[in-house]
Amino acid sequence: MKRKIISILFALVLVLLLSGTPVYASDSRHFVYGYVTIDGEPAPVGTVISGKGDGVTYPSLENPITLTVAGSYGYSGTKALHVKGAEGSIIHLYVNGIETGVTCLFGSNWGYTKADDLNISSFIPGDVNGDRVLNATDIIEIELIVAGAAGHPETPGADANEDEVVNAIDITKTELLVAT
Ligand SMILES: [Ca+2]
Ligand SMILES: [Ca+2]
Repeated sequence: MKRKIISILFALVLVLLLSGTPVYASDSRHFVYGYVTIDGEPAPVGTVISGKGDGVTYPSLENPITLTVAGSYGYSGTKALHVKGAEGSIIHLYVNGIETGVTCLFGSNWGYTKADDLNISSFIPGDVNGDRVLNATDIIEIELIVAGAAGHPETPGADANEDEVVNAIDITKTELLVAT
């Protein structure tokens, strides 16, 4: 079985070579630029942008980069994300280590791609302890916060129903969010 797979792989490589299809090395370079917001506001200087994915070498070159101008990267003399990897790969874009859901194609070597706007929320309603996971720990934490327990200050995610008040309703809402 193993030998058969090796034979097939060898045949595939041979076909690729003979057909003249370029086999891209993984050390191509591609530049990505665009806009980035956090909670709908231009992301501040110091925000970290990174690109990862299969076929993308990370970290490398200028990946990640840190914003030197609020809200954009790769404009007016600021650094674009300079990604190393294989052409045809899909680059997944992250802001401060949080996956944005925005991807772009690793196009031609030394080419430029404008990414869709990146936007993240600095917190998730109901993620009371701020670890970006909704689970039972958040229910325990919101109960402690609402009870006014020492050492459990209000957190941005504690306002689970987003009415700008942290109270017993947020316990119920957190339970609902964790259950779904
Ligand atoms: Ca959490
Ligand atoms: Ca609330």
